[in-house]
Order: sequence, then C-alpha cells, then structure tokens
Amino acid sequence: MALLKILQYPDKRLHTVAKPIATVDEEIRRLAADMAETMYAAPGVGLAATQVDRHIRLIVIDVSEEKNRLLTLINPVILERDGEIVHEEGCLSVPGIYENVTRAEHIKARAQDSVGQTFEFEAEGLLAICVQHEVDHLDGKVFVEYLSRLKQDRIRSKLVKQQRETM
Ligand code: K1U
Ligand code: ZN
Repeated sequence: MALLKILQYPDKRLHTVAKPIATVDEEIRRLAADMAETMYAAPGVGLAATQVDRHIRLIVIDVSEEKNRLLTLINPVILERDGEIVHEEGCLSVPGIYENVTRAEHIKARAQDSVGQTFEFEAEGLLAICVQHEVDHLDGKVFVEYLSRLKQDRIRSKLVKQQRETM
C-alpha cells in the first residue's frame, strides 16, 4: 500500500468533475486501499479520489471511533435528502480551516462496493454529512464554496501564503 499526495485548495484540479467507473477491478481496489491508508494517516474520516488527483467516482469513509468500519463507495449517487443539519466541517484539502455548513440530515444513497455489487443505504449524522462532502468532491465542489465570497477569498489567501512558506 502507499500514502498518496492530497491536493490542496485552491488547486484547480479539485474542481474537476469525476468520471464514472465502468469496471471494478484490481486497479480500483488497489487505489481504494491506498486512499484508505492515506485517510487513516491524515487523519480524516473520508477521502475522495479527486483529492488524490484521480478523477473517477470513488470515495472511502470511516466515521467509526475505532476506525474499523471502512466504507468504499464506487459511483455513489444520493437518491434522497431530508432535513437540515449544521455541522462544523473540515477538509484534508483545506488544512486548518473549520467552518459550519448546512447539509441534509438524512440521506438515502446507492453505490457499488469493492467487488462491483450495487447496494443502497440510509445515513444520518456525521456519516450523512461525510457522504455529501465526498460526493461534492467528485462533482468538483469544495466545502468552502458554501461560505461567503469574503470567507472564500480569505481562506484562499491564507492557504496560498502557507503553501508558499512550505515550498
Ligand atoms: O474529504 C475530506 O477532506 C475529509 C474530511 C471529511 C469531513 C469531515 C468533517 C465533516 C465533513 C467531512 C475530513 O476527514 S476532515 C478531518 C476530520 O474531520 C477529522 C480528523 C480526525 C479525527 C476526526 C475527524
Ligand atoms: Zn474534503
């Protein structure tokens, strides 16, 4: 397995719309395993392929305390959204920034698993938030885009400065 480099905002590649995965094969399973290792090491509770510069519809999530409930979602689609929840979000591509975002409290979604089997599931709370955050990544959207233009500009300047200093 390998640790992958995570793209950092405002990298333009984070705005790429990911393509569907036609066949779930060994290459996809290897990428999913590398993404999981990268997510656990960060540490984070989710990671989208977009964030590691692979523009295919693959996400990994583990919101469990024990870090033993890995979800690999291939071609995830959110079918239903209900209610509203405000939660402070972070993002491994926007290090050090935490802001409140309003999302659906409850979702119903469909995806394929790591052997290509289609399944449906319902989620609420942090799992629902995380699925929405990661599916946004696949659609080229970063959570800061829910914030005001002023906040987005401040975050952009701060991260550009940080990245210049660490070069
Ligand atoms: O997509 C990402 O960048 C991962 C992101 C997912 C996420 C977190 C919170 C709300 C919505 C989506 C993160 O994992 S940020 C890091 C984080 O939340 C965390 C880190 C260590 C322990 C627990 C949480
Ligand atoms: Zn993110």
